[in-house]
Amino acid sequence: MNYKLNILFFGTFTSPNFPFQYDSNAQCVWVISAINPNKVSMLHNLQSDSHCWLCHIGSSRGLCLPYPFKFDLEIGYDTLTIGDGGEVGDPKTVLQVLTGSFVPDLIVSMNSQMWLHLQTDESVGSIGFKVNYKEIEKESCGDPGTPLYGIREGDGFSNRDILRFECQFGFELIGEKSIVCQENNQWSANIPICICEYQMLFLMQHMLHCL
Ligand SMILES: [Ca+2]
Repeated sequence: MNYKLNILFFGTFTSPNFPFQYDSNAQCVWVISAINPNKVSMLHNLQSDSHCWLCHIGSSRGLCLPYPFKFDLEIGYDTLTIGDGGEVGDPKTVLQVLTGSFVPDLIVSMNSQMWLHLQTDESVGSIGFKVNYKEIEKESCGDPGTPLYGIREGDGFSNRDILRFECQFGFELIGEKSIVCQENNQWSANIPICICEYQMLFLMQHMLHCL
């Protein structure tokens, strides 16, 4: 087993060979420990560019494409299991089992330690992932950010705090309008995304011509 231990209050690590294809039959383990035992570990920017949408304004058809994901595992076959504490593989401590390319904005432990286990099968790989981590205050879900072209109401990230979102004019909100920091230190959903509303832009231009 490939075993790595990170003891830092912030840092970055990647799956083997990132951004090239990871190996088949890989078993990799990371344990992250907050230096301050009164703090907890947070993973963030698992897919840092996924909220940046390329908007081709002026094309005949409205087209929005996400930038390439920074997280991709062969869906259903290769997994990254994330657990709370330092007991690697303990099923009672599992926080998330990630596969494919849809992942939470943030994953926060309840304790000062967090473990990660990458497991891949015998065939078909992908780019894997790049993960940032840092330590944050206890009973917090961490700052999930603000959607590009969006507006956020609320600036508390502690348990039971609520964040509300809306999009700038001309953009449509896709996802949840509000999220809550749950007692398990995880946000109830990812922050929404704001995509260009071409019909609205077209209508606006048309109205200007009519004035
Ligand atoms: Ca595979």
